[in-house]
Amino acid sequence: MSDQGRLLLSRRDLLKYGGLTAATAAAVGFGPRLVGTILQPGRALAADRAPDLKLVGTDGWITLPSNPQISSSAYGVVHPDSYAPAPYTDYIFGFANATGLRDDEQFNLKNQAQHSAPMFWAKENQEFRVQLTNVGLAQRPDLFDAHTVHWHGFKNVIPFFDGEPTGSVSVPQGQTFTYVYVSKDPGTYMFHCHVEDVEHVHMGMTGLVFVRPAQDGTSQTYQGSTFTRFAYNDGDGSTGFHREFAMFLSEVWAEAHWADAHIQLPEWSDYHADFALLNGRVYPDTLAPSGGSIDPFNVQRDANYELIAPAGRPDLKNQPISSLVTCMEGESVLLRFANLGFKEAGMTLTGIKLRVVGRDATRLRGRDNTDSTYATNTISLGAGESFDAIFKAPAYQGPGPYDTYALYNRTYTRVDNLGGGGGQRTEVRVYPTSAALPAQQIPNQTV
Ligand SMILES: [Cu+2]
Repeated sequence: MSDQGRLLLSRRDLLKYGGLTAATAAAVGFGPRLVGTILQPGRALAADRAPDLKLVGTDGWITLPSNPQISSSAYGVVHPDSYAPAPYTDYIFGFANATGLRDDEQFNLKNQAQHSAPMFWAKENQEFRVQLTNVGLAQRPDLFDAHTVHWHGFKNVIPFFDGEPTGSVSVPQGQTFTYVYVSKDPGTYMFHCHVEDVEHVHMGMTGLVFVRPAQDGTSQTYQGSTFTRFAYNDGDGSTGFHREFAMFLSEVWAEAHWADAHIQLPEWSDYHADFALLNGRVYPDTLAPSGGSIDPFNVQRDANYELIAPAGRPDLKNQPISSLVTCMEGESVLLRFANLGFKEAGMTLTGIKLRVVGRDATRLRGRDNTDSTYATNTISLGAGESFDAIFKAPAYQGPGPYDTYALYNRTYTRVDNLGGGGGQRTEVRVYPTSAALPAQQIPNQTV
């Protein structure tokens, strides 16, 4: 067995985790007789080390442009949803970040899912633990759907932690399960719940995750710039960057969201995207600042355990991740794209060349070390694909405090959102060096 395997799970650990889940699943299925059995393994787990990240699976509400109103032939007006509490418009299933909360506090996050899901990252070779608690759906007390975390495309997951519910375990309502990963293969990924996955993914149980390379923290000079952070273990600084921004693509078909809120069954073969989202928002909301905390390991919440809304935008409380890109001239900027909508997207940056350095968490470098990176203005990415691209910010031209470059999905219907404005569109703002922007502390942090 490799070191990695030993680190992950001894045979005894496997029985411990497996026994707990099997017992809880059995208890839900066959009645209270096994309840005493369930409680015993909890003491064994209490001695285990704390998880790096705590997620809950639940439901919630988000805000999308109310104009135009959207109707369906089956249900009439489905957007804005008449059940949506002000100031929200649409119902979601999703994850909320419970990191820093005690296990008993997590149930306060019921009906407080965010979209997209909390973005997080691990460092290469780190043993990384994600604890998932299923706190139930406030709007749908009739449902008892299980949830999972499926780290899409991650090659080093043993089947037990895969999250695909017919091949591994899922987390019933009221229960907790801890996923254990050893983070290999730096790059950009996505994760999602894999239970009833057409529905749970589309409803919002999906987000972006990435692995930082072991090379981080070393110093490499490439084309005159010195870097300490990198997309990959390049050995020469060619994937170094000063700032990084994740761009997670997803979609909302309003009728399906309405149907789930109103105890109706969506007919998924009728699918069409009404809204195309970047980090859970549509333009121009993509430019609004991030919420009070997008640091997944240091979440800020108010006294009611709710997220701190972006400044001036209480309606975006549950959509905390800004897509605005800010940088200074001459800086190298990493864009991490991942698409878990159902449609192909063509993300275009006007006026600045992107250099694609990675695809599906694989560095673009041949086995004989041939450089297979390429320059482009447009990245086409289908469902389940990810790309890492770096651009070097051009010289500031002015006038004004910054130069603006558009970053958008060139597929017209997905930029435009039915003629009502919005879509997968944001801006890159290039400031002069004299602006002396502070260094970025976490991804997607803007000035
Ligand atoms: Cu789920």
